[in-house]
Formats: sequence, C-alpha cells, structure tokens
Amino acid sequence: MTRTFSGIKPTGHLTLGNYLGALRQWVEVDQHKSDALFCVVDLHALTVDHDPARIRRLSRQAATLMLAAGLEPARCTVFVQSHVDEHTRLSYLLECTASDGEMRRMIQYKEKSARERAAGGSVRLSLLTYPVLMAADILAYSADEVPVGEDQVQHVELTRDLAVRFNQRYGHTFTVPRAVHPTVAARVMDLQDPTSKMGKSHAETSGIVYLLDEAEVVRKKVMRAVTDSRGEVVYDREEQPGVANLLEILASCTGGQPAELASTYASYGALKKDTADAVLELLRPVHERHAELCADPGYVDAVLRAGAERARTLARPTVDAAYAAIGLMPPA
Ligand code: AQP
Repeated sequence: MTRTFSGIKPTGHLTLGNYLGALRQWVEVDQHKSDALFCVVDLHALTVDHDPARIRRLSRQAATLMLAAGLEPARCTVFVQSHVDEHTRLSYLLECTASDGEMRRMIQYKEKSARERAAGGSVRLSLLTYPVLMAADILAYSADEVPVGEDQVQHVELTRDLAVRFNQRYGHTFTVPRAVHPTVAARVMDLQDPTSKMGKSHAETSGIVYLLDEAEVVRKKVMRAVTDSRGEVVYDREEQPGVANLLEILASCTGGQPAELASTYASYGALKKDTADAVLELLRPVHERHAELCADPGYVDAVLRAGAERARTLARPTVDAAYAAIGLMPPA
C-alpha cells in the first residue's frame, strides 16, 4: 500500500488555503487510498519569532481542526512532530548530506529571510535548515507520496535529491517520495492581495479566511475581496488575479471548473456572493465537529498519543538503518 506523509505548521490559525490546498485532499482522498500519516509540524514553527504559549495553543488547535475536517484515527495516523524524536535524529544526518548552497536556493527561505531582515529581525539558522527537517519528516516514514500545495513542491524536490544522494553514497536506505497536489485551488491567494498566497502567519488578516472565522466574518472578507475595474468575469490569472482567485475558490468548493464558472457570471457581486455561500457551506460541518472536539479534549489527547506511538514504531527502523549506513557505531 502507498504510504503518504504530510504536515501542517502551527504558525497561525489554519486558513482556507490550508484547507483547499491540503487538508481536504487528506480527508477525501489520502486517508482512504493509502497508509497516511498527518503531522502537526510544530518544530517548523520555531524557525521564526514565536511565542511559546501561542505555539502550544495553535498546535492543539491544528490537531483538533485536522480531526474536525474529517481525518479518522481508524484510517490514518495523526500526531505531533515533536512527540517523535526520530525526526530530529534523522534531520542531522540529512544536514550532513545537503549543501548550504542547496538550502540558500529555497524560495521560501529567500522570501521569509528577506521579510525577517526587512522587519529588522535576525534570521534563525533553522529557517535555512528547515527543509532538511522536512525531508527527515518524510523519509523517516518511507513515504511514497507527499500531498502539498504548490509552494512546498520545491522542498519535496529537495527531499528526493537528498534521498537519492544518501542511497547512492551509503546504500539503499530511503524511499524516494513524490509530491502530489490538487489541480484546482492548489494555491489560494490572499483576498486583498491576490498576487500573494493566503498565508496563516501574515500580519494583515483582512484577506485571509480562517477556518474558524464566524460566518459573518467569512462573508464580509469574501464580499470585500479585491477584484479590478474591468467589470467582466473572465478566468485570467495574469490580468484578473482577484477574479481568478474567487473562481478557483468557488470551483474548488463546488467541484466545477474556473473557466466554465466564469462564463455563468455577469457581475463580480454575484460571483462573490456565491463564493461566500460555497465557502460557508464547506466550513459549516468543520465548525460543528470542532466545537464537539473542544468539549472532549481527552479524546484529542488520546488520538495524538496513539498517533505518536505508531509513528515512532514506523520511523525507528528506518532512522536506525540510516545511522548504521552512514557509519555511526551502534550502542552496545
Ligand atoms: N494559500 C494556500 N493555498 C494552497 N495550499 C496552501 N497551503 C498553505 N497555504 C496554502 C498548504 O497547506 C499545507 C500546510 O502548510 P504549512 O502550514 O505547512 O505551511 P505553509 O505552506 O507555509 O502555510 P502558510 O499557511 O502559508 O503558513 P505560513 O504563513 O506560516 O508560511 C501545505 O501543504 C501547503 O502547501
């Protein structure tokens, strides 16, 4: 059976982008067709300035939302990255396999480090090395497929390179994974700045739909989405990025095609209204289940405990094999 691994970083409240670009595919496809592991990658959230109490809270919230969105513990493994030591154990070996030039070429590093510097902050070394930790997350489980949004594809490419290099140097140890991503709404853009991704850690929140936003807030954000002065509904990412983003969100929510949907609208107002309705319809059951799970924290803890136990059992033999292959002496 195919093994799937994917994760979500608790750097903010989960967004519609996280849902349409990742979570929904995990729920609807991956957990049914593969041996799937889904992880709250909390160590990755430490790569930028962070508040310890907030990270802890957001980690629990992310895990709860993953379950609320429909991940079923009987079908998949849900856990928190820092609960399984194998990730950091393997990460160091992969740092000894990667080069610094490779790391500096990562687009997310370039963008996020530039942002940190522009804000007058220093750049944590872990921001540079975190794609290696992500490679460890994936390779520890011999994952075949990694469902991700477009923005993460470069990191999965790096993971493949590191796996191939390690295998060539030290003997076959790792499965070489591949990235898979949904064809519609693989990249949900910010409603106020449709040329940049809807990201959960962005400071300006008016263009971001959070999964836990109240219905009126969602509606307001969608109705105020930036469009253009052309006045015509056409699916054109270059010329009409705001309209294209709305069409992609609507298509992703309803299962249609953005270009076909475009031809059914004569005004931006109607497109926005239908998009808001479709998003609310999609999020309603997630809200309901989230409220139920918040009332039963013991259940979430038990799921995460069992998930970490299974994850450890799966990862340890691969990581031990990597330690042996690279030349480290086993303990007596
Ligand atoms: N806007 C998006 N459109 C489509 N997919 C998205 N993903 C994130 N944003 C969008 C996908 O969600 C999964 C989990 O992402 P992540 O939490 O690991 O990190 P990220 O990609 O860096 O997400 P954010 O929300 O943009 O966080 P910040 O602001 O902290 O950087 C991934 O599969 C991702 O592709």
